[in-house]
Amino acid sequence: MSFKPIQVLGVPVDSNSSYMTGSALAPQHIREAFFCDSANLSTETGFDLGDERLWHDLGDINLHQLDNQQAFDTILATAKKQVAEHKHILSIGGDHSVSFPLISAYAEAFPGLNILHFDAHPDLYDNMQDNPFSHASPFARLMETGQVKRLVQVGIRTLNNHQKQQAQRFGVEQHTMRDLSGVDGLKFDGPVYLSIDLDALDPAYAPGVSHHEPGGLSTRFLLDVIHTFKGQLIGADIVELNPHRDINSMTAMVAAKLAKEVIGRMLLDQSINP
Ligand SMILES: [Mn+2]
Repeated sequence: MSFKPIQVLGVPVDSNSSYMTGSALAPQHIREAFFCDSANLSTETGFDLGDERLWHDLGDINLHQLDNQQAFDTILATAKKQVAEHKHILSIGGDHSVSFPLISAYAEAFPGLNILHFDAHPDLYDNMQDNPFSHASPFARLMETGQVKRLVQVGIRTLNNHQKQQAQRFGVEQHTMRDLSGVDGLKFDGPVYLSIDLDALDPAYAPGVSHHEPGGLSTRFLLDVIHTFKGQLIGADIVELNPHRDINSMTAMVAAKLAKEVIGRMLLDQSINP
């Protein structure tokens, strides 16, 4: 069969980080790891990503000298165009603030959108540091639109009272690290968007992130969920790699591995449900 190539989009933003910058440099580091000679371009599910018909690198969005609002408008417009033309985007961030405009494009195009979100943090703050578009708030902004059917969060281990209230307010399903039961059987009706904050992983697996939160997921666990959840994956982002904090590019390599398997999963779902 012929595939709609997955569009890989770099989103170099770290101006909405509450603690540390650096993730704007991530897209280039992930690309280098993706093509690193230490690995090959095969997915575990059998796709050879050396085949240029399967995916296409759009490069980084040019956000030079734009303020926050202009940058978000540009990300939203770019994502809308790609969704309309190609449907499937894998965005490589950037801090997690970019998920608001990226997922907004999907929520408008796909009524009944589900979000599967991996993170140490719920990112549901109503307002953090007087920046409503902070990387701590994208899922509050998305749920306020009323356009997202279901938000499922996995790997949470920083839940405070405010975010607990926000989760209840928006009906968010949270699988915390203390209780991951049910994650291995996750099932969605309709389209699924996947948002991966690399700090969902334990810092032992992914030290190159701004917020080290011990007690997280293993890389293998995350890969297994990407391979096995029930539903149709149509778009994804991988965010919060901070190259300043990385050690021997090992977190960039984790991000690249996840990118390969996410592309493979989107291709596989296309073959089942074109
Ligand atoms: Mn996080």
